[in-house]
Amino acid sequence: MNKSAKIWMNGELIDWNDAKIHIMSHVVHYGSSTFEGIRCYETAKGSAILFLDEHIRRLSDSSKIYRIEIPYSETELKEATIATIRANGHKACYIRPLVYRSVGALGVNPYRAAIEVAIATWEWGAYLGEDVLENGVDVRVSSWNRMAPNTLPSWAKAGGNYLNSQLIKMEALADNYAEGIALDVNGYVSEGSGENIFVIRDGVIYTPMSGQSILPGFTRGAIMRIAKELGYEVRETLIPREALYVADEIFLTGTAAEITPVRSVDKYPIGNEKRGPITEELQHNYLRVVQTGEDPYNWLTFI
Ligand code: PPE
Repeated sequence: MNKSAKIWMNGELIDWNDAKIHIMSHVVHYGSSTFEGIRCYETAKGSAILFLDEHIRRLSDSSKIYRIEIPYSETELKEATIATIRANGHKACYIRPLVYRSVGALGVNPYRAAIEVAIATWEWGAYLGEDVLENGVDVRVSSWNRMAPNTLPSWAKAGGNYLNSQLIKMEALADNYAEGIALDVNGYVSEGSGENIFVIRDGVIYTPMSGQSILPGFTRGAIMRIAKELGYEVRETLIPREALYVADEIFLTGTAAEITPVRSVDKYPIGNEKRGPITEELQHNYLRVVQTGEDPYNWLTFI
């Protein structure tokens, strides 16, 4: 990865190489962290963070679910994020705020471990490979399901959830797919290891419901809003596996993945096996905001 100069850790900007934790930290043993993935874009009007307020709020929500009290206010975390980007001199970057249970005492009981916060920023390119925003990716349906409801809460972006994501991702990579699409425990389409999914047929846009073991992504929300404004019908609904195979277009959304077209699922060709026209229109309208800095929706925080 591209190292940056500084990482914000517990209120101070320190050197990247000094941002360390102890091996006996609770998080190392039990996955007890919450985090975010945010992007800062170099727009035509200057550098701007996309959905900063929303991401910091989700970090608070994820932490609340795990009874973690963050020792900083949301305002302080936003200021710290901007300070970190400035200290690293990025024009564009990926931002990773992380809240974790550190040292105190071990054992599952998390309450005796201190809560710490770090914010790292670094320059990160295409998430699912080069050229994929145009050419699309090949994916498989995972043999792993997403977490069942009332097991690991999918609305919390918590470190431990990404063990499930890793199983999905490693299985996909082992068979040379870029990504795996997981079903929920009832067998309906849920999401990718790090992306939400959209399926288009006959001009109607479908996406799984927020109760289907997904992380309700901000990119998902942005795409639903853009699609409705363009006059498309958008349905949050149950999507059976076979709907993927007969779709006209499919795409994945996420902060890292942006809007990535899918050209095949389980080797079934999707559409013409390249980016479909509606996918391209939605992608164009989304990327226009972060490229031009024209922000009718108030999504950007200029720094
Ligand atoms: N589902 C999952 C499981 C997920 O991790 C993400 C983001 C999304 C949906 C999309 O959410 P949003 O970014 O708000 O649109 N995944 C982040 C982490 C990726 C990683 O490899 O780490 C991301 O895209 O930044």
